[in-house]
Amino acid sequence: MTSTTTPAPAGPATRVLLTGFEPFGGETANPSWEAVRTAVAAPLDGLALHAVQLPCVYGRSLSHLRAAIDEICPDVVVCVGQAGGRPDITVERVAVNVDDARIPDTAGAAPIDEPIVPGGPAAYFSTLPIKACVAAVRAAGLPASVSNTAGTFVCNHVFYGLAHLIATELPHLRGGFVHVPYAPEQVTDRAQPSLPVGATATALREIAATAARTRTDLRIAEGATH
Ligand code: PCA
Repeated sequence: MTSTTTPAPAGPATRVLLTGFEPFGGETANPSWEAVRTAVAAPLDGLALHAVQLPCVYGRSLSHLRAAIDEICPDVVVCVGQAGGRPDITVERVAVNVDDARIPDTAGAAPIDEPIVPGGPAAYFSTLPIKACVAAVRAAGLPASVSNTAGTFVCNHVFYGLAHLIATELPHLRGGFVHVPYAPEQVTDRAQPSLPVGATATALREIAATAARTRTDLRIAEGATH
C-alpha cells in the first residue's frame, strides 16, 4: 500500500485519513493522489494526517480502504478523486448504490447497473460538513462548490462503500468524498479547466481541518437547479 503520514502533534490529535487514486484513463498522474500526498507533507495543528493511495478498481479500492481504516483508526476519512472537466473543488453530497462504468477500471472491469451493496440503501449522504468545507476552501481563495453527483465510476463506489461501512459498522467515524479538477500539466493540449496541485492540496487541508472541528454543518443554500 502506498502511504505517507505526518508526525502526530503533541496532545490528543484528530486522526484524518485522506485517500487519493492511482492514475486511470490513460493519464500518467492523478491529481487526487498528488494533492493528498502534498497535503499531508506538512503538519496541521491538532490533526494527525495520513495519506493512502487507492487503486482505481471496483472492489479492490474498497478492500484497500477498509485495510487502511483498520490500520489507522481515523476519526475522519476524506476520499479524493479526479473529476476531469470540473472547474473547482467539489464536495460531494451523496453516494448512490450503483456501478455503471463508462470506461473500464484499471483492472479492465466495466460493470453496468450493478449494486455496490446488494440490498443496500439506494443512497447515503456524506457525514462531513459539506457546506462548511466549501466555505473554508472559498475563504482560502480557492473555488469550491457542493456537488450532487459523484458519478457511477470508482469514486462513487468508494464513497458509497465508505458510507455503508460508517452506517453499518463504524458509527463513530465521519467521512465523505471530494472531487478535484485536472492539474494544468494534464490539459496543456486541451481547452479544459485545471487547478495546480499545490492549490488543490491547500483546499484539502482546509477540508480536513474543517471536517475535524465541525459537527454541525452550515445552513446556507448551496443547492442546484439542475
Ligand atoms: N476519479 C474517478 C475514479 C478515480 C478518480 O480519480 C471517478 O471520478 O470515479
